Amino acid sequence: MVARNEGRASIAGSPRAGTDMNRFITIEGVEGAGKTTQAARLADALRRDGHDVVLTREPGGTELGRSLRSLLLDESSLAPTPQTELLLYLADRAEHVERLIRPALERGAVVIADRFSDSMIAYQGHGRGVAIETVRGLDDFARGGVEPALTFVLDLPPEDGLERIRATRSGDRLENEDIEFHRRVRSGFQAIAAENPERVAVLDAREDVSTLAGRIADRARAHLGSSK
Ligand code: ATM
Repeated sequence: MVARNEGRASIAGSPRAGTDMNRFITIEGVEGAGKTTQAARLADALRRDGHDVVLTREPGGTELGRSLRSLLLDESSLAPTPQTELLLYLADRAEHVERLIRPALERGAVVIADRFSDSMIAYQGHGRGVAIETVRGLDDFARGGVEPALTFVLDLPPEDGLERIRATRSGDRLENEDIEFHRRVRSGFQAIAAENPERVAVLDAREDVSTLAGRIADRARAHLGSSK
């Protein structure tokens, strides 16, 4: 009960005192950009530095979220409307923030999320054409004031990313969207980066995995060092 009330308080206004947003880092990008690999490499690097690190992802960072992820991505026959799809991702986010991300930040952990709100602006906003202001308003409600302080966008042409994926496995519901959809998503991420130059670093995902991991770790360390 207490947790629920606390959750509502945070939804109504700003984040609670003690939530160190500086430690919230997100990794974003189009399919096949290598986010998951880079998120894991960053978690390892920061753990070696002595940080308590929580590595998570959206959709699917909680138990309920894992069911939502499967509904959203595996069950291609469901093909939700853009509005329904948006609401399911929002449900996943609200659960993720209150059950996992906020508690971890409150205890002083670094949280690294493989996708967060920027994916919603890029996919549901730019990709599906839901009005950006609508997406932002609903996302604000779901996040309850929690937002990343540092975001890496791993950028590459969507053709290259989809080719990487298809070389290893069959695509999920979104990966099988047409190429124009993925191009709009990529431009969406580029627009977000242009609007938020302080928070968002765009990196060329075609770089060698270790070189990229080094760049990401350096930037994250500089950020965490200067934000202590
Ligand atoms: P990953 O495959 O990177 O885990 O992402 C799952 C999908 O979730 C991804 N597309 N595909 N395939 C993008 C999608 N997604 C959204 O569309 N909106 C969101 O808000 C989030 C968090 C993810």
